[in-house]
Amino acid sequence: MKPTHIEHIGIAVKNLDEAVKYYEEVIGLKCYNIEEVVDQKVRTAFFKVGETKVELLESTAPDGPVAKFIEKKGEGIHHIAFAVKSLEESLQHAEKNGVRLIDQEPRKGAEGLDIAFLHPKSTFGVLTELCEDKSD
Ligand code: CMX
Repeated sequence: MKPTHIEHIGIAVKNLDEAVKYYEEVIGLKCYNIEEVVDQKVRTAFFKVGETKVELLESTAPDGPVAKFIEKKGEGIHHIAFAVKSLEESLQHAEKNGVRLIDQEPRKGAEGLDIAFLHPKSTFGVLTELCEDKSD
């Protein structure tokens, strides 16, 4: 798979505006994009730190994956996303190695990236996202 870098770290928050304020005023990062991902039932805010981003996630519906995560585990780190050169090949490689795929095929995520998730039950408890930037 050989990821090139950590594309982003996803953090589940109850209130996006309050969390954005903390990352801007205390951590000193600039939010450069707020975007709703309708099919994931989330509103996201992005900050760049070197080549990596912090992605804050606020649920837009009580039955969305982020709302369910906060209900069970509370606010905090929700997923880690690796940038890969070929998402299709990476998914095949993961499946061949017995990893449970959430997404069998790449789909569109925030910021126009092609993405797919691996199930946390087969990745040592960490929801793992693989991303490919086809605009490169
Ligand atoms: N990290 C670690 N474990 C997680 C988790 C997470 N983010 N989300 C759920 N789990 C665990 C639960 O704690 C639960 O464990 P137990 O069975 O031991 O209690 C198990 O996984 C099943 O969880 P669930 O609450 O029953 O939820 P579902 O099975 O319905 O869904 C998951 C879990 C991961 C398949 C679902 O949340 C999913 O498809 N996630 C991928 C999509 C996503 O998270 N999108 C939001 C971000 C989008 C973006 O970045 O644009």
